[in-house]
Amino acid sequence: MTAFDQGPTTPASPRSHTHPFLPYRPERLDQAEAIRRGEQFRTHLQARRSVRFFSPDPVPAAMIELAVDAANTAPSGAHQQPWKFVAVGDPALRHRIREAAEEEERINYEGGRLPEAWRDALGPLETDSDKSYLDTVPWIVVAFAEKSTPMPDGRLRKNYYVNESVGIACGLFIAALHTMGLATLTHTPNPMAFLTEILQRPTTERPYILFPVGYPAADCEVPDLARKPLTRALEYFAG
Ligand code: IYR
Repeated sequence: MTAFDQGPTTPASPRSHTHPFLPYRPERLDQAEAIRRGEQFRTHLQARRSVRFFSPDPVPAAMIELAVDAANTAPSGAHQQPWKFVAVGDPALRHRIREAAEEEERINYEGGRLPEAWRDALGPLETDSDKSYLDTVPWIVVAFAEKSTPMPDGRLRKNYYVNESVGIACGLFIAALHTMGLATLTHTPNPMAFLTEILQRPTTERPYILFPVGYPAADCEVPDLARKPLTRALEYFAG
């Protein structure tokens, strides 16, 4: 039984439509079971950390495909799905990406392009211009945002809420990787126009986030950071 199966007792919809619609009847869980699942999912996500120390162990392409399939379920402005995930396993191409990213980051960190307040904010993460993990990981996946999408008739379709849509898709991608025991980092080399050139993307796409993907290194460490408490993440106007 899926959410789209019509049960025998389901009433016919009284609505009329100009486009095709389907019945949607997801299972209604009893509340104890719903809370149990919510807690389990929350605890699972709490165990995720961004990783900068990766293992070179291989990751099958099938796992990248599963994560992108999950990302591809994201809601999007006008259902335009304005994302493209480009997966790079080729070591030579990964090395080119590393070189280009480090060139920009050297200007940021050593050349003084990063404003002081920004540097201070990054202090606890101990980031620097060394992006050697881009050579270590089996995959680099770059999410591109499609500002517009070329249509089969040659015209360009403008897309709406592109940042929101691609951001949500990337969140689902991260969660799917984590579910499979893989680690990643939301790396945003700055500026990252070099990815357009190296990965030969059309000008209608903008590099959005670069994800190194792999298993954490056996000696991986992460900064000792705390998540803000629920009381600061949630405010109620309870009824
Ligand atoms: N792009 C730089 C700097 C950087 C910026 C933020 I905001 C971070 O959360 C981490 C790093 C870099 O990749 O090092």
